[in-house]
Amino acid sequence: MQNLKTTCNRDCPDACSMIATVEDGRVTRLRGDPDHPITQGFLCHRTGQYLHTQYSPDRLLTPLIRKDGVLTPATWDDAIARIATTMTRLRDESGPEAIFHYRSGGSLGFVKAVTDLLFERFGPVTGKSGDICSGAGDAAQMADFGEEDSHDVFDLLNSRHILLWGKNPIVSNPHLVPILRDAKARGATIVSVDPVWHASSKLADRSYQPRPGGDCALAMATARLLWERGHVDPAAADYCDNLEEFYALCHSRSVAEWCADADLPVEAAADLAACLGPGKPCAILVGWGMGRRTNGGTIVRALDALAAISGNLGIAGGGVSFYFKRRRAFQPLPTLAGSPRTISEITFGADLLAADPAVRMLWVTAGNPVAMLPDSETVAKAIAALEFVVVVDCFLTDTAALATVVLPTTTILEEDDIVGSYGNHWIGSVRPVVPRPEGVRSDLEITQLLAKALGIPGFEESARTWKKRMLAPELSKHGIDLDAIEAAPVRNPLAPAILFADRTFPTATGKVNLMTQAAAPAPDVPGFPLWLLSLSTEKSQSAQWARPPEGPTVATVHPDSCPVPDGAAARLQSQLGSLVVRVKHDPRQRRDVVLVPKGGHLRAGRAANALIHARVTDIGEGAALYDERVRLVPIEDTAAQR
Ligand SMILES: Nc1nc2c(c(=O)[nH]1)N[C@H]1C(S)=C(S)[C@@H](COP(=O)(O)OP(=O)(O)OC[C@H]3O[C@@H](n4cnc5c(=O)[nH]c(N)nc54)[C@H](O)[C@@H]3O)O[C@H]1N2
Ligand SMILES: Nc1nc2c(c(=O)[nH]1)N[C@H]1C(S)=C(S)[C@@H](COP(=O)(O)OP(=O)(O)OC[C@H]3O[C@@H](n4cnc5c(=O)[nH]c(N)nc54)[C@H](O)[C@@H]3O)O[C@H]1N2
Ligand SMILES: [Mo]
Repeated sequence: MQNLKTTCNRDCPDACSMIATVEDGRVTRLRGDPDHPITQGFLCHRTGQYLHTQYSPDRLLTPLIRKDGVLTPATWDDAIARIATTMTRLRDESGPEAIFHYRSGGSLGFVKAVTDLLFERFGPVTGKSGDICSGAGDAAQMADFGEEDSHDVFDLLNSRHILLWGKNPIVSNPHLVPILRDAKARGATIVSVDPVWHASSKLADRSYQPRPGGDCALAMATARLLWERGHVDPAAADYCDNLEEFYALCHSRSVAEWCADADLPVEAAADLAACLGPGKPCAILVGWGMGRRTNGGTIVRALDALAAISGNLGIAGGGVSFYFKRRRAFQPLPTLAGSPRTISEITFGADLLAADPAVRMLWVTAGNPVAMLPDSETVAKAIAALEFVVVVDCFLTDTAALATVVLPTTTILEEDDIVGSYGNHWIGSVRPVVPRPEGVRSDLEITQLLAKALGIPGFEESARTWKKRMLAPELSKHGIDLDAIEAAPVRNPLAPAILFADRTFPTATGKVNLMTQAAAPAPDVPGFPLWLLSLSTEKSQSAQWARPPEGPTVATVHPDSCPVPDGAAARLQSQLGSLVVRVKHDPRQRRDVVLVPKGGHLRAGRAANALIHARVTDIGEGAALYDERVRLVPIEDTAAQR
């Protein structure tokens, strides 16, 4: 029996250090590393149950090639030869932009980027633009600060107040929770601002549930109160541009009017102003999901402005933390000219159908666009219409089921890679704790096989060599190299504990670029009174469920907004599509929201994205996933309508 350490490579902010117990070549137990300061000896529900996924009978163990319409087991030689021949032919006939390479977040390992490099060298081919996950929030922080990064998570222990703004860490960032509890034990107050009553609401001392997208108005009311009550940092003009314009914006409406827009009492804004002003230091933790709205970028900019004018930037216990960049710890691979053209990840289906010149082949790796991108039916239709589709995955997902060739790949426990977290400053080594099954290849091996078949040199080296190449040389000044990271996870020494401590910002003027325009929530849609919030669930990682879910997806809704009794089936309809759901009543929810899990499978009739239009956010080419309006109707009514 052996206990081997590795790091979870999932698209999750925690990047946990894990201990796998291996007996006779099989992992028999998976647990959190007690020695890692963030992991603290426990795993989330998803990964705690990962052995069901690892040893699932549904795991793909051989390549599949479509023959007479049916995906049929094939050899690696045949699969790679078929792909290489097709790629070369399509490039000859239509140029490399006829091929679209799409990679998503199935693994956040850095070595995954070697596949991108191969497609660059072969083409460059068509690539993706936009960011389905956090485009708007990223763009907001870059616009305001010229940089996006966060205070060290342990700096929360210096906070007197912590605002969880659109953030549900118990579900989506569980290893933040012990730190939040420690902060509370030291006297910090936690306030949640989220339209949804969720698991983390219980962690908060107070919760405010604004109208979805009403946060910008709430922030304007809060800013105005900061001024009225004398809590704006007297030095704010020294480090903020547009202070007068921002003052004018906040004062363009009364506090009561702004709060009415946010559908909250004035006391909510007064409480937030008290936390940010006299309650300093106050940390704002901005959820990644909150920006997935048509006014999402503006909302994040409003939170940046609140932190700036209240003097919470650059101080211990303050900050407006969103994303943890792997600050200078990694260096990108040398790329060639970049993609000659891009297709938006947000409007993937429609753009693929409309592409001119046409896309003829798609390569999907580490992603499941049919389930996870908005307007699933159009995404599926566009993929099905292509001449040739390759999907690299461990399972026959909604997307893989449409492929011409499916290549089976390694799981978390078979990977050889390196990751840097986006929710803390730690870097960890991902090591194979068990060998991959005979019929499976890692993404790197697949890239190497394909490079060889295409006759492209430069991809022969081992994962270790690529890892070394990707670590920035600057780390070595701090005594950190790959050996050190493999010996034990390390905190990135290049990331400061407190951001902008000197109150200079890498913007054009060196100051914070305060917003000058507000943005209202998306307009109402007559006949569709509910906002559809398709959110992370502890039971899955996007469309990767810890256990296969059974029955219709569960829709959680306030009893007053629901035409059927608790537990009954109903139809959830948008202007785009409909799903049969099982209703769960929850009187703690707002009357204008309905909650469903985010990663339902399309073929099981559970995909929230079958209801969601592909809409782009105000800035940053993100997806306004949470701006879909829906209604719940009894099943009999829909039968009668037909
Ligand atoms: N268990 C689990 N964990 C995950 C994932 C998963 O699928 N399952 N996914 C991972 C991924 S890909 C990511 S990007 C991260 C982030 O995962 P997300 O779930 O996107 O992130 P959070 O930011 O924690 O949660 C989003 C919160 O924003 C709130 N929200 C929505 N609209 C508004 C609004 O208008 N105003 C306010 N104030 N709040 C709003 C929602 O109610 C929700 O509570 O989590 C990762 N962790
Ligand atoms: N309605 C709605 N839609 C959403 C969201 C939402 O909140 N609501 N959230 C959005 C967000 S935040 C994100 S990040 C996206 C996520 O979208 P995706 O990244 O497409 O989501 P996953 O379902 O996790 O798909 C990852 C796939 O990679 C596979 N995989 C795992 N490991 C490997 C590997 O090593 N190599 C390869 N080749 N494959 C591997 C998994 O089996 C899985 O099928 O979804 C977005 N979509
Ligand atoms: Mo994400």
